Amino acid sequence: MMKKYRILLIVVVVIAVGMVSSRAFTPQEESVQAQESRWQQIAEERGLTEDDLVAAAMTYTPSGVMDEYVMFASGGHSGQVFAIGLPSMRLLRTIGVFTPEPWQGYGFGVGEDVLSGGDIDGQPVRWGDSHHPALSETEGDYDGQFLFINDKANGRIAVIDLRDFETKQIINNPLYLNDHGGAFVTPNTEYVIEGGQYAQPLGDAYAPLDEYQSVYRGMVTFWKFDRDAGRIDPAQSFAMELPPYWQDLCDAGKRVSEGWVFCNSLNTEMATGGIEEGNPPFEAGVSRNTHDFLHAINLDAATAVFEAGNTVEIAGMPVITLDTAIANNLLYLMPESRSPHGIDVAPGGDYMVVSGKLDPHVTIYSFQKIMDAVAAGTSDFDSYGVPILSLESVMEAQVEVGLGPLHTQFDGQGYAYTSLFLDSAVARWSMGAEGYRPQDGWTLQAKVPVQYNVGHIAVAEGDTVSPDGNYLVSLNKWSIDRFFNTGPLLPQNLQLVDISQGGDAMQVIYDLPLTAGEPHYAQIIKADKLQPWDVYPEVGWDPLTQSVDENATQQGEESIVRDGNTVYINMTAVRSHFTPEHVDIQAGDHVVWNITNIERARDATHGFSIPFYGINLSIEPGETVTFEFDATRPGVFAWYCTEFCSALHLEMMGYMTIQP
Ligand code: CUK
Ligand code: CUA
Repeated sequence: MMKKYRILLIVVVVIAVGMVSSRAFTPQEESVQAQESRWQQIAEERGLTEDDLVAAAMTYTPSGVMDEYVMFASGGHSGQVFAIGLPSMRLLRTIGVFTPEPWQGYGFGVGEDVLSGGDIDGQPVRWGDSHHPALSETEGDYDGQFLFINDKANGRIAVIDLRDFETKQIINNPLYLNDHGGAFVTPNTEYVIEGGQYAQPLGDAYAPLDEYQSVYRGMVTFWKFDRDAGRIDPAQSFAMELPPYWQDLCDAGKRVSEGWVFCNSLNTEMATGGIEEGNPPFEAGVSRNTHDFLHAINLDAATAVFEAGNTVEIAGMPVITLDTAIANNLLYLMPESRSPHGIDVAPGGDYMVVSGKLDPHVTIYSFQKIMDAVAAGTSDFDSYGVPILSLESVMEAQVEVGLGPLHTQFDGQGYAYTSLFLDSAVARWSMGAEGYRPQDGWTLQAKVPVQYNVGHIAVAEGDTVSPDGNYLVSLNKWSIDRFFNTGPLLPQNLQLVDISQGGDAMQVIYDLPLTAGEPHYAQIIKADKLQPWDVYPEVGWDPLTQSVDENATQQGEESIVRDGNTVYINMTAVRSHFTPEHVDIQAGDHVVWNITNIERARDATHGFSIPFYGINLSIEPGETVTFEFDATRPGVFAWYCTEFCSALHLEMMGYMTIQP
């Protein structure tokens, strides 16, 4: 398809140039020529190259044409998630996750049940650093049902239901106040993995930094996901204590390595900083050793240990202690290059790729060799007694890819792609193993410059058992000179790269500035795997339970009922009125207000806002919402619908009067 467009374009350009001849044209030909001339004229006026025209043709999506892929990008410290269409790179949807979001009415009257699930010791935390999104998987492939994402800043995980693209659950990890190695799912989404990052005493306890080695610990938590309930089930979840190395990224094994989990780490030096006390600063202290450790965790065996009750409880979470993990052969360490980053399991589950960050290589570990080394045993242990497998025994290959390698994804042609932060480029390299590209060996194939400072990359379905390839998105931290200057705070730049052609052909074909937090990582799913609802299935739908709320107000049943100081308002919304239109109450009343949007038409969303009381709702067709507040301030409050829903939208309002 893409090849066809490219050829077509070149043909059109050639024809247009060839038309500059003196023969007389029929009127029909003249009209065609006028069209083509206009097209060529624009290209000339704007100084577009052939590559530019190819890029435009590959990404331009005519009105009404749908995108082939949907990318879910984390919103960084905006606490949100963005759904972006590919190849058009159009922003399709913002999803409020850790942060109240007014357009969806999330956290302004409703949504508090979800947001408060992430309270920490009763303390409301209303922002997050949404970091690594993870689509739910079935047999290692995205199934389009759920999306998980971690909050790096506060150590939390959220669950988004992709039937309505809404956040259903936020769960706080009681062991830790930060995380990083999450969210990643096992191949059938039995577990959502949340690894820690900055070591601390487990259970959010206090200990001075000079007790770092004895009391501070790393951890990884395995949150059990109940697919039917659409929720993480904390009662079936457990964690594992790890040495106080900074566990960084994690990835679940798949296919041959299913049942194992891999986490890389940094700071095996166990540096605690303190330049003011004459210690090496963190950035030097954590990079002194020539090696850090890749962790291999036997999750299947760990689950058996958890189910046998061989855990201790810390802050309500069952934890497999480090000693238990060692005694049950659950944990192995393998050297990684200095200051490593990223751990990405290849589609076959047979190889694990770790980047060097301060080393221009990626290192490829063989799962079979790891298993052989485990079976052979080792006499090398870290200071906590965790067995260390030698690098020679588990390494398959190293590929020199460039400066500052970070993250790797895969396509369906046996290539791997690694982001190069310092080079501001993406490298394509061949995987020289059976099932990939044995004919090419483990070698660098090509690099494409990106603008600038790339962190993660995402290839279409590029971390599943069957990557699509075709497109790669480079999530760049800096945009510097790519866009009109809107002041010193600049957007991130997401660049779409065409990787459909093999060999050394890779081309940046679109730049998307995003101005909300730092879109950190993304996953790209084939659009036809998503089955979102057009409207809620039935009138009176409660999105939190994904079922009809028996207390929902149905048409003809609208009412205002007083019970002592509590006033129940049962309202419907339909173009272009709310029923009832008047609500007269007393100061000091407690108000319980239910509104059902009884529309069945697509896109017939109504908003609802009450001034002063901070109420702002988005009520989608079929949805019912209930919110409560105390009528503390008397006065006249005009509510109105905030969505321009019809010609008489301005009239879609009502009065609430509160008598002193
Ligand atoms: S980590 Cu930042 S670029 Cu937080 Cu996903 Cu690698
Ligand atoms: Cu409903 Cu405007």
